[in-house]
Amino acid sequence: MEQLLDNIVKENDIKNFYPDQYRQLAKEIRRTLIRGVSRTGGHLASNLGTVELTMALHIYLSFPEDKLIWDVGHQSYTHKLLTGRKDVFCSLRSFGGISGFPKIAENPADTFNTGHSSTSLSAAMGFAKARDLNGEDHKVVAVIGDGALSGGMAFEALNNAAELNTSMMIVLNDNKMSISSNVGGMANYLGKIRTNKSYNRLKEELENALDKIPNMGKAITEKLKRSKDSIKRLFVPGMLFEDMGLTYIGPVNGHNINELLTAFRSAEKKGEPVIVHVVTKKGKGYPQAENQPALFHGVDPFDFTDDDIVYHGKLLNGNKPVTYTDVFSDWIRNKAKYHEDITAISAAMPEGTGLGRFAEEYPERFFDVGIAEEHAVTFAAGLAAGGMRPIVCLYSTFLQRAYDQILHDVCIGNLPVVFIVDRSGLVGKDGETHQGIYDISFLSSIPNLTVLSPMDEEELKESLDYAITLGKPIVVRYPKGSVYSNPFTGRKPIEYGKAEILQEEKDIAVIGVGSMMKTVIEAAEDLREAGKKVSVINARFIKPFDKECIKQLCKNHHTVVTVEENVCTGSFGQQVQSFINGSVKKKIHTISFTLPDRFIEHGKTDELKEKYGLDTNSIVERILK
Ligand SMILES: Cc1ncc(C[n+]2csc(CCOP(=O)(O)OP(=O)(O)O)c2C)c(N)n1
Repeated sequence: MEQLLDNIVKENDIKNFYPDQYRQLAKEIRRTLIRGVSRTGGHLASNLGTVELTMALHIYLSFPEDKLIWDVGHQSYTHKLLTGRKDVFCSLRSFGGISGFPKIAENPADTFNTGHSSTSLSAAMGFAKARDLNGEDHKVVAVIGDGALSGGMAFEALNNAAELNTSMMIVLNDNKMSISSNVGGMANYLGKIRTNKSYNRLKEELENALDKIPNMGKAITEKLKRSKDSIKRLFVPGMLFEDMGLTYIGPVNGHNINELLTAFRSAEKKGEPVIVHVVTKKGKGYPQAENQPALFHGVDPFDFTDDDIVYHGKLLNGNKPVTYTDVFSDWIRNKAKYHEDITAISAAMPEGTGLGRFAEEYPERFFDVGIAEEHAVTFAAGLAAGGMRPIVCLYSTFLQRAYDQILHDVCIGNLPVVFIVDRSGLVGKDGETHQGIYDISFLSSIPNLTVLSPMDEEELKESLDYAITLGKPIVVRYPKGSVYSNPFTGRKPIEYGKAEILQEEKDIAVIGVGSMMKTVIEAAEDLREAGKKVSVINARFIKPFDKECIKQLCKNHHTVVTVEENVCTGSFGQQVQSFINGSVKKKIHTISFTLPDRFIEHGKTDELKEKYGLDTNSIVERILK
């Protein structure tokens, strides 16, 4: 029971509370967040840090008329609790439950779907302009973190904000952290403003004093205006935003609701784009998360006891199985000892992509460029052209951002950049914005690019060795989660563009891609038990795929099956089908197991595979049919 929070059953109910109840409500929200996330897993530290900020926004705004756009959206849990979703909060990120990100379909107060970073300013500007053109007058607010502000799209939007000449508020939630510590010039700049506590008062006093200088003719006024600006520049560190045409207010204590409301109201009076710089503590109110905000950014379910004052949580990390990311992490540290030209690039996710220890051991060869996937790729192109062997490590879903950079900056020049594409395939609980199920389609279309999809731990190591010596652009893609160890002995070494036949029979040939090989091997066993003759092939290369092998298979197999965790359009299976249709005269039955042409929701990967027919039973049944 949460006495106050239980009274919030729909949006705007928070407006019925008295200010002296806010503290207790914030406490109840934090308790609900910790209890909930300890059971479902999710983004904890970011949400704990934005409790008062979200409350203040909900007191200030009216839903659904006003438009609130969360950047990334991983910090929107309190927003969900304040808009009537408390009773379903226990289903967060679960199959059939509520999403871990804002979803328009879930609630009218979720104004815009998000999940990827740095989109909020552009979207809010669109909302604001649409409002103006429609003659409406609601408020538009974007909430962006200091990490998300490092993304290129945010800079592009800032550059355009003043031009649009419209009223909107940008709340910059500055907690000094991206997932890890925030990096870059903007982060340093915000640090300078933060440490200058009296900035806002100083700015106002200075402006008032300068305004009192009497007007003495046009030329003198102009001169004075210029000197006012230079004097302001001398004393006031927050001029960057103002020079770009935005009014800057801050820094504001993001855990003080009254201070926040005062700032929002004075921003509104300006009638133009205003940036309200709010300082918060990531993990606020939960000592463990405050002390280790990166660890508690996104967590699996964990243990905790609630004694109403302090939370004694313990992450349930016990004996974690080895993941593909771990294998890569060890590999790069070993290789870097002997290859001085190896450099590694992360876009704000050094830990997630397994580069944490490399960064410690080789700080001069490690680059965290911020949430800037496009820049990461072209920076790598430059490093490669300059004689280094760059390894760019990104999650499949975020690599989508850098399509043109891969094509235009790396592949046209055939530069030796290695792309490590982690979380390729279904990722589960983060849902549709994060599923890595498009990379085969979008990478297969790029000339000069080689795409390798290893099936297990050993093959991953071999693929990485292969990639670093290829001397051309190459992708090594692997899934989230624990490694697989294949049951076959006498595996063949990697040869350019060659698949690997693991078991050769006749009639039905099943070709698996990377993460699906375990399922393929199990399905083949079941098919044999059902009396079928089955060959098992590990595709290994998606691009170029092994056309010769497929031609040979077609000679003594009547059915060719492909299995992968990718959408159907542009899939490996579609490419194989089209090759067979165009080059094999004999009538071959082809079956392609892929994900359908729709966005795949959140849920455990096993649940999703079952729903979309990618589990062993569904595969066997469909082949038998
Ligand atoms: C394009 C893109 N790249 C990477 C990520 C992964 N990611 C999610 S949250 C986050 C850090 C965001 O930091 P900030 O905006 O400061 O929010 P905070 O969690 O600190 O509140 C990152 C890198 C993403 N969501 N989108």
